[in-house]
Amino acid sequence: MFNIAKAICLLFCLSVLVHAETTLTQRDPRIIGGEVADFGDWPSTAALFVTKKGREEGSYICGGTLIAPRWVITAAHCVKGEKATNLFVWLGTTDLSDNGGGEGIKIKKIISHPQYDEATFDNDLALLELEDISNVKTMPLFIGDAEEGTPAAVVGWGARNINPLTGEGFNPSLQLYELQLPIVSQTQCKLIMEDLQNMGPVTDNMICAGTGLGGEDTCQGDSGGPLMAMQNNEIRLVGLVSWGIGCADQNTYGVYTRLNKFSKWIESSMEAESNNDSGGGTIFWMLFPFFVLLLTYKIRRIG
Ligand code: 4AZ
Repeated sequence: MFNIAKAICLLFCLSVLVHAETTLTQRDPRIIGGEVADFGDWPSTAALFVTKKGREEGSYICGGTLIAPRWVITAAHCVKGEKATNLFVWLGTTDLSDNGGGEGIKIKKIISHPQYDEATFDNDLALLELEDISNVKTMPLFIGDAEEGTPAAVVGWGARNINPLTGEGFNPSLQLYELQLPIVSQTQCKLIMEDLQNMGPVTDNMICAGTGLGGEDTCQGDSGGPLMAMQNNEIRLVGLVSWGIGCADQNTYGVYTRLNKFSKWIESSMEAESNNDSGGGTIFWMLFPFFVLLLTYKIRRIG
């Protein structure tokens, strides 16, 4: 009796393992899909780290993009609840291993979009002001709407494997991976994500990319990173990796923050902060003549 129970249990475990193995191999686990990026490609892509308590070294949390020498853009859900002083970005390398090169810069301020909605991931973007300027190439924003079928690229250090039991990604990558995906029309994305998958809403502040065929997608850890397309002979930033249902399943798309909806907010937030930063300086220089006058008066009195 005991042996039969053991045998049944063994058979069950074996069948779960075989199922897991076939699901994994069927899905060709990469970024998911795609190929390793050449060193020096995607120079504006940033890796966001949170420092471990009391230690300098950090753990990787998300992707981002350098859009101005002092500014990295990422997803708001990546920095939710984080303190700026605990964060840093790593720029200028595709290789996050110990001797992969690049430069680390601390974060001075986090500006999350004031209407970011953590229930729906609407307005999922945040600006990170860097402590120092970076000398790597900045990426301009895509102007206007990237239309259906536009070939786009996504890159990230996110999961390359899917846990077959949970459907979630695991094993972030030390090497940056890149993948090409087409932009999907809003109607098609709503149809698939809201109607078929019973998720969403897919708001006007979101843009979708993917084939719907399975096997190619962004995944856990790619969040905040760039969705890019060519415009005026240069590669520009269309969106930020935001959410999806599992990774790389058939009949789903990846959902990205639609950045052209936020170009004004991005510009004005960066400008306001730069004015703030120089504010202290302005007051100092405005009062400078009074300091000089005061000093000369005192010197005269002493004399
Ligand atoms: C995530 O959790 C995540 N397949 C990012 C992208 C996608 C799913 C999940 C899209 O960071």
